[in-house]
Amino acid sequence: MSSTLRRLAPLFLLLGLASCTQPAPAATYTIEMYDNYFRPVELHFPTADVVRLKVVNHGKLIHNFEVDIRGHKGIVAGPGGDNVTTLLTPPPGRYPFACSVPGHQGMQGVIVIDP
Ligand SMILES: [Cu+2]
Repeated sequence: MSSTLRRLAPLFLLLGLASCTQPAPAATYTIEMYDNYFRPVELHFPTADVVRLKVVNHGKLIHNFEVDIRGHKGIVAGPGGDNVTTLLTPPPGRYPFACSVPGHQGMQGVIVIDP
């Protein structure tokens, strides 16, 4: 090992330790919105994890995404727009989601947390 490398070794060690303490970025899942359905209609999330959920509206109507997980408030995406939310995944089970815009009753899906 050269003397320069030997002097810099502690720095590399510190940088390595610092990078190990950073939390892993949350995985992002995308749900596409159309007039009037979601795609996919079923998503599987890992247990005990934080996930980023992105909705992308490909329709000509406004849509929202509502799911009863840990008091989530829901998110809205206008025509051609998108939105992102973060969810702490709940215990294993099936969690229906839907668009609550009047007339959009057919927009439904389910988030599945596998045991
Ligand atoms: Cu809708």
